[in-house]
Amino acid sequence: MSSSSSSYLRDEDLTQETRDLISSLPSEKGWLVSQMYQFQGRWHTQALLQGLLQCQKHFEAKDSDIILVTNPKSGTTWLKALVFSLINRHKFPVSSGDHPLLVTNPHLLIPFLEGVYYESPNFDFTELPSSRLMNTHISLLSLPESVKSSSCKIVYCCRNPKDMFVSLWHFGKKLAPQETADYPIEKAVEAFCQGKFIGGPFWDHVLEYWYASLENPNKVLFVTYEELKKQTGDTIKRIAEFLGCGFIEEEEVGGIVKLCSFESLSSLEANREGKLPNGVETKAFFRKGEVGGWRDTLSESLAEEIDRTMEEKFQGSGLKFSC
Ligand code: PAP
Repeated sequence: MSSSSSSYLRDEDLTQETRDLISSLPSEKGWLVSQMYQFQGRWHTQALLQGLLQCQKHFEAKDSDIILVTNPKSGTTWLKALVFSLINRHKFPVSSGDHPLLVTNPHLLIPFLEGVYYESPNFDFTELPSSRLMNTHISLLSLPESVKSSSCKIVYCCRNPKDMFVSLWHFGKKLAPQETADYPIEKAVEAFCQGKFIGGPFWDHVLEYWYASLENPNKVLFVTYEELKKQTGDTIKRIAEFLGCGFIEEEEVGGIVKLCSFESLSSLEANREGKLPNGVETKAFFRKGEVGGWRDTLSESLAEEIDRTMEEKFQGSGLKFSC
């Protein structure tokens, strides 16, 4: 995939250890990447699989850590901005004109665990200020042991699968225009529903964290992109309470909502120009930022296919999306 614009889709920097493991794993041709590999029940690109393996091996969680978990395109950038501004609100008052989010893309402020372990294996996580804030797409099953055994907190954000799929579909086209050009959307929806999709199965990822949040509400907080859209302030307060952030003034909540809104972040130069170290343009993380935006891309029958799968997979879980 040398023509793609993201290092996460290339395989030039794989270690011999990863190559040996990969040769023993089930593999499939995939949309966006020519080959995906199944490890611990999930489909991975080679690069992010290496990042995951290194993360499992080396990452040592601390009790004070905060880990943001998402499926790709489920609100990662927004959640990073919200939680960064929340936990740093005394150090960086949201109303100040020199807030880091005004000049830096959220992905550059908060490290993406498996991405950093792939791209910069020598990155020193112990140097991050406390509470350390990090994000990942890793499934519950594959999280490093210390994340599960420590008292660190996990904030999980889920998005309705049709919007998530469509967001990834457009992102993939920007990332690897040549590789995705002739791939029919019908085939991609089918693969997504079957779970044979990068990071998939989407359904298992969501359900594992959903049940973990019910079983251990002090450890895992489950929020949705849709509730963040509808009740941003209340959801910030819920996150703040979960993280033990103490009392927050209404004015501060309002300031965070405004600073991190799609309109505000997407208009900043830091999010319109430039690239991340993995080669992805910062503006690629801001497209429409809507609930129900899938209608522009999915036919009725494709939407129904995703809806049917969602009903079947989430049946009895208590988890529902009505958009
Ligand atoms: P990632 O997992 O690759 O980091 P992520 O941030 O989860 O990506 O997804 C980007 C989506 O969030 C885009 O959705 P769309 O394609 O449907 O438009 C993007 O527009 C949306 N997004 C980014 N920032 C915000 C924000 N501040 N508020 C609402 N939505 C946002």
